[in-house]
Amino acid sequence: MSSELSRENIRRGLGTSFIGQHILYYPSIDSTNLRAIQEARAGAPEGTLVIAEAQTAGRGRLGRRWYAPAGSSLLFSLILYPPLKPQEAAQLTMLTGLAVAEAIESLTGLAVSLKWPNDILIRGRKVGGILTEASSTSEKLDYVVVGIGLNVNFRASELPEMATPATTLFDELGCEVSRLQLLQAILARLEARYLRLRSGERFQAEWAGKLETIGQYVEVAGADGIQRGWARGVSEDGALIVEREDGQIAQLSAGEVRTAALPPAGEPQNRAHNS
Ligand code: BT5
Repeated sequence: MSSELSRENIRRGLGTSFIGQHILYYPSIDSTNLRAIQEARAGAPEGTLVIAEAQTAGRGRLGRRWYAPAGSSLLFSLILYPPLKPQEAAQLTMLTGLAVAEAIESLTGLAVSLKWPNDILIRGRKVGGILTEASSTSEKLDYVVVGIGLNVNFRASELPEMATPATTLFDELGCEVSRLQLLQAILARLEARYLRLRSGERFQAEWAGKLETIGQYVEVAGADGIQRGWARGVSEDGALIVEREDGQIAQLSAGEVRTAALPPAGEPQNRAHNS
């Protein structure tokens, strides 16, 4: 059986009821997220999968780029209409990160961790990223597009140099992985978690357990400059909860996090929180 990422192959043996049942496949496209947003606005069915072998304008957050050599990554987006409030959109990033991590772990045996807010890591190196783009009215989400880029069957040395070092499944395993099987495993896990989300479950506690940064002294570079403190957890809307040296609790909704050198006083002991 061919392991090509064709629509027929993806649908064959895919044990989902709606995620990935409607497929738009492109040998090359600007960005699967952009395409999915257009499709969502036009009312595409829930679970529509937009997948490409190559992107000419793959997107990251804040106008950044996603790079991928043609034909050897997984580059796809899903259209969802979750019955959630706008501030709950981060739940989709969380459940997607958990589903991707589980799928990679079960197929390859590699240990996967996540990095706030949207990175997928192996041994501290970035193997994938998630870009969640939502549109909402004041009360509820109209649609959410979840885009996933995963480095699969190529070498990270083929990528331009990045701030966070990159890796690929090929680099980690020394052999190729079936992109078709990996995609199907991700879609099945994603649907199972999405149905749990629709039934009222929330994923921030499990997600926090998979995040590299929790418990560490970190610095977060955001729109308001750099904030430092101990990463204590995450809120339901995906904000990183950071305890500053003065004991104040800050909830950071966006930014780049990295481990920082400890302040001279060390970690606060049994300090009362002022939140
Ligand atoms: C992300 O953004 O990590 C989200 C990436 C989502 C890409 C998928 S591909 C399918 C779908 N369609 C799209 O157009 N996008 C989604 P961010 O956290 O902003 O990280 C972007 C940064 O990651 C870049 O500035 C680079 O430093 C780095 N980067 C780019 N390509 C990479 C790669 N292949 N592997 C590791 N790091 C990469």
